[in-house]
Amino acid sequence: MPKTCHIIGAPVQTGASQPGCLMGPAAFRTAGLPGTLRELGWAVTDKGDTALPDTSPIPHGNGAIRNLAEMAGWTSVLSQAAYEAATSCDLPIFMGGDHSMAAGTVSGVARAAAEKDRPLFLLWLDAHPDLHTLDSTTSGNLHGTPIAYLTGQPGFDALPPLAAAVDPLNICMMGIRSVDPAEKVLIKDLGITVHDMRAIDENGVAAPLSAFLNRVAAANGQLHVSLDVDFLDPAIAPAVGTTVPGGATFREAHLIMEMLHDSGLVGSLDLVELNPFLDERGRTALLMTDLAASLCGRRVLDRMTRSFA
Ligand code: 4U7
Ligand code: MN
Ligand code: MN
Ligand code: MN
Repeated sequence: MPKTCHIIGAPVQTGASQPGCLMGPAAFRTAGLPGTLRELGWAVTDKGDTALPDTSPIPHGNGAIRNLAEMAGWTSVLSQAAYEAATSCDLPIFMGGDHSMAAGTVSGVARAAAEKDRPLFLLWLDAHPDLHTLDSTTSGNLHGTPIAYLTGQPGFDALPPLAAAVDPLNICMMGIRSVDPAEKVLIKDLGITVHDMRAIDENGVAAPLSAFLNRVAAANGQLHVSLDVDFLDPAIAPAVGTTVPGGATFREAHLIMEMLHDSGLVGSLDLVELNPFLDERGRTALLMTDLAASLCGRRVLDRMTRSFA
C-alpha cells in the first residue's frame, strides 16, 4: 500500500513584516509539489487551503505587536487541521505561509503524538530561533515567536492553550545565524540544542543530525520538521523576506532531507516563509519542492537537474 500524504495550504502572512507569503501554497502547487510526490509513489491528497475565521483585535501591552488576533485565529484552525491530518495520514505537509503558522501545525501534531504516548521531537531548520515571547519581541513580527509559544513560555494567554507543550530538550535547531539577545538567554535557559552556521561550517550537517535522529529513535519519538526558506543561503533561495547571508548550501539541505527520509522518523513537515513575490522565475519554490521530494524518498540519481538561465 502506498504511503499517504495530505498537503494543506496555510496562506498566513500576518506574522511577517511584508506581504507575499499568502501566495506560498499556490506557488508550491505551481511548482508541482503534489505530482512530484505522486511520482515517488505517495498517495497524495490536496486538502486545499485553510481559511482564517473572523477575528476582532486583541490589544497587548507590547505596542510593537502586529496582528495578534490573526495569529490566535490561525493557531486555532491550523492546530485542529494538523491534529486531524496527523491522525489520518502518514505525512501531513503544511505549505506556508509565514512561520507564525507553526504555532498551529506543531501544537496540533503534538496533541496527536501525546495521544499515542509518543514524545514529539522538533527539527527547526532556520536562520532564526523564533524564540521571542510577546513581551520580548521588538519587531512585533509574530513569525519570530512560535517556539516560545510551543514550549509553554508565559505570556501567550491570547493564543489557544496547548494540549501538549514541546519539551525544549526535544528541539534541535540547525542553520541558526541571527539571534536576538532575549532569544540567546532562552536558548540557554531551556537547553535547546543549536547547531549554528559556525558549527555546520566546522562539522557539516551529517554528524549532528545523526546524533539527534538517534535520540529520537531511542525515545520512540515522532519527528516534526519545520523548514524556513531562510535556512538556505539567499543566493539559492531569494524568495524570503528575512534574508540572512551565510546559509545552508544546496547539498547540505538535500543531505538533511535524504537522511531524514532514511531515518523513517518524520511524521510531519512545514514548508514556510516562501514569499513568491520575491522569487526569481520560481527557483525558490522549485528548490523547496525538491527538498520535500528528497525527504519523501527521491534519490540523487532520480533527480532531474534544473538549470536557471
Ligand atoms: B522567521 C527577528 F529581529 N528575530 O523577531 C524578529 F531578527 O520565521 C527575526 O525565522 C524573526 O523568519 C524571523 O523579528 C522570523 C529579527
Ligand atoms: Mn522561522
Ligand atoms: Mn527565519
Ligand atoms: Mn523569515
